[in-house]
Amino acid sequence: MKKIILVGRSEAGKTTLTQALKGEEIHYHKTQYINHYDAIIDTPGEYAQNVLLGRALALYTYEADVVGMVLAATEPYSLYPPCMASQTNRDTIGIVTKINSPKGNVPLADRWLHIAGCRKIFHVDSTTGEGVADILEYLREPGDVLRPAMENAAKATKQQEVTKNKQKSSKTIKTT
Ligand SMILES: Nc1nc2c(ncn2[C@@H]2O[C@H](COP(=O)(O)OP(=O)(O)OP(=O)(O)O)[C@@H](O)[C@H]2O)c(=O)[nH]1
Ligand SMILES: [Mg+2]
Repeated sequence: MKKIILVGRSEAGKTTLTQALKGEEIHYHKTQYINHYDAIIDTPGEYAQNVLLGRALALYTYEADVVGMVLAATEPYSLYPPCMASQTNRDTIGIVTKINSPKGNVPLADRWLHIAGCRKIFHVDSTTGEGVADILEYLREPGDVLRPAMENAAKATKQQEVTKNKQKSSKTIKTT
């Protein structure tokens, strides 16, 4: 499995996404230092918010295969400067969290991540698991066998997406 480092401001949802990707129960935990797991590096938001600590993030990207730039759909502005993705020689993906929040603006978050240089952008609600399987699939390498909890998380979210798509198509049929 490709190793991903999650960066983004505090409360963006990096730790919650880490728990969802690992198939763990979701519980709040304030990140106070870099948490380096097998396939995920979870970083504190303050590292992205402080220019000096930001240098540590730059170094940690070398430990990863993929940089995940996390942005909650509810964020009032983006911390990421234009073309920030070009600052790393790792694959960079955008991840929009809190996509179901009534106060969220997913298209705006997409735009900010696009301007920052993310060509591929994932949408997740880590609390329900929506979209998490897509990230797992992206990180999965040939021959990878996910831990049972991760495999279950991937299956559960795929199932949720199938149900959601079915509901969407039945709505379309009703309205046409
Ligand atoms: N509804 C919803 N809530 C989320 C989502 N992701 C995170 N949250 C909530 O947002 C809050 C902050 O999430 P964290 O995962 O701790 O944020 P973080 O980016 O790790 O923050 P720091 O550790 O401070 O850097 C928590 O209360 C989460 O439950 C999401 O996708 N959907
Ligand atoms: Mg955290």
